[in-house]
Amino acid sequence: MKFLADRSHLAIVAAKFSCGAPRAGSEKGPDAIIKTGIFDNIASRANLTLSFYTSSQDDAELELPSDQDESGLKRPREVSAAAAHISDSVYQRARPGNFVLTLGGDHSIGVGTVSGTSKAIRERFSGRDLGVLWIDAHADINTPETSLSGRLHGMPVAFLSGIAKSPKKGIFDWLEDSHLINMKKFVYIGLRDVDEAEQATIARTGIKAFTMEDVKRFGIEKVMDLALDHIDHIGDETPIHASYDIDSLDPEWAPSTGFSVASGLSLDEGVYVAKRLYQSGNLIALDLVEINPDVATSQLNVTVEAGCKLIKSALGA
Ligand SMILES: [Mn+2]
Repeated sequence: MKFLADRSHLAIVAAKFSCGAPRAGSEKGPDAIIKTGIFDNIASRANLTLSFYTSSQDDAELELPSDQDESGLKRPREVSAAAAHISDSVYQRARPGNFVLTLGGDHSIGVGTVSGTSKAIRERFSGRDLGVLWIDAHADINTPETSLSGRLHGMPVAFLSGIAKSPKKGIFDWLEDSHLINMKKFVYIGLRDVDEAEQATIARTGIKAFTMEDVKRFGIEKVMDLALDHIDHIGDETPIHASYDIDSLDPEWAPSTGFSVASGLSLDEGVYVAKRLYQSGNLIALDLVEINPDVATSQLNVTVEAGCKLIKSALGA
């Protein structure tokens, strides 16, 4: 089987960061996953080399006490600086062809992870655009203008696509054209809680989206056929970055997350998505975000177990 990323070297980025969300807790997500021993297990079975990298909000360089709201955005400079930091870490690892797994963290870190692989893939494959699968209950495509909360974990797709622009110096002005993604190669799966303005953006720009209604109507197998076909419709081996929000899963399997929404993917459906990504050979990076150990703490093990299953399935381990 052919793979577009080097599977003998798995780079892990622990993005311990939750300033993009209204409540803290998801910065403890990476440790909750790592503590299970999943990577020892994967390394022993698949002979992977692991390199840990921690991007923590406790880092002195990310301490920005004068981070005032800007254009309605909450903690914009902290989130921007963390995303820039993560973008560079992911880029450094993806550029030589390593598979990069990033553990979140709230989903604002997606601006960092996806921009990092997007740039790396353009350089590795002489200008080729990255494909992105965004598996989420939410569309995360609000802009500073449309967001009701001002929280940046609801906006990563808007910044990655260029739909949202830097509102001020120091806030996402590090994003270059090479970081941005081609939305013709972007697909959503699992949507079921999308704001009105986001719905309008998706309709206006023609972004491919498979809602939970679509999953129920067509079945997850057919949805994955269509999603992968959309990303790689001419079979030119489009490298894929999957950004997996644990809240795409039904609360039965992922109760420990900040904004769970009923009627989500079953664990079997979620695992199927991950397996198909592995089998495509085109998956070059995976994010797993929004596990919050401070929510539904008594059932954290259920959520962590589900997260581990998604990771293992996407890695073919
Ligand atoms: Mn999300």
